[in-house]
Amino acid sequence: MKNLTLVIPAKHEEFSLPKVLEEIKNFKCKKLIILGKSDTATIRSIRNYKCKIIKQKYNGYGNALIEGINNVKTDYLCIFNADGSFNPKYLNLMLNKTILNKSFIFASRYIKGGGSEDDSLLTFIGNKIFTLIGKIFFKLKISDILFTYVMGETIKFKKLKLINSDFRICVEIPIKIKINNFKYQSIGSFERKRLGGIKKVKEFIDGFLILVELAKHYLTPYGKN
Ligand SMILES: Nc1nc2c(ncn2[C@@H]2O[C@H](COP(=O)(O)OP(=O)(O)OP(=O)(O)O)[C@@H](O)[C@H]2O)c(=O)[nH]1
Ligand SMILES: [Mg+2]
Repeated sequence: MKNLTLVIPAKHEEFSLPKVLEEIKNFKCKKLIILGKSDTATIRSIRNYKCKIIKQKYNGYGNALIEGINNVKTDYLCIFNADGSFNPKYLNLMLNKTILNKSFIFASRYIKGGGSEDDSLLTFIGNKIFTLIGKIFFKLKISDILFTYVMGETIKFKKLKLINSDFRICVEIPIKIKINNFKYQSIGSFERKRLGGIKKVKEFIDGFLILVELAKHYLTPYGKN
């Protein structure tokens, strides 16, 4: 695991992030936390844990991922939430598969071995619709487009040249993986409830933005974005 970095975006996660870092403290991977400059509560909450902190130049979940990915020095990275919803028990399997198959690994709540105790009816339906759009319009062989528990080779993540600073990045990642002809596969994964704090996704606004992002990629000539 020494060759793996967890890219952990965090926004006002002073309740959850210390517990997350406690859970993964014996994992030998690097932990890179990306948060806002003024998020002193979260910074203070993790002062006893060994991890690297990056203060974002700009705002947003997508921007945190982009700045995080740009700072990864290991060969492999995994996007990992700060709210406790991602179970780290899948990391070993994901890393083995990434290395063996040279492919991105998407954790999925909706295949064998997967599930969620965090989904609401709205997020469940929204995700199903966006995943279906991904399947039909982008030929994505994916079952859970919005989970964004994804591992892969760092060099390939960098080649995606991600640009979205908000939650649109959740669909930008699989679409650009497909455009670049990179290999990808899924494993079942159970999503836990967030440990505490409030969710940052605004279902209707972010859902609309994601729809616009999907339309943009569909209307842009294949391979140019
Ligand atoms: N640095 C940074 N992190 C963010 C931002 N927005 C969300 N995050 C983090 O990104 C991760 C995903 O955000 P969540 O609010 O949990 O989104 P979600 O998992 O889709 O929604 P829930 O199902 O409610 O948990 C969490 O670790 C957040 O703290 C942001 O603007 N900046
Ligand atoms: Mg969450």
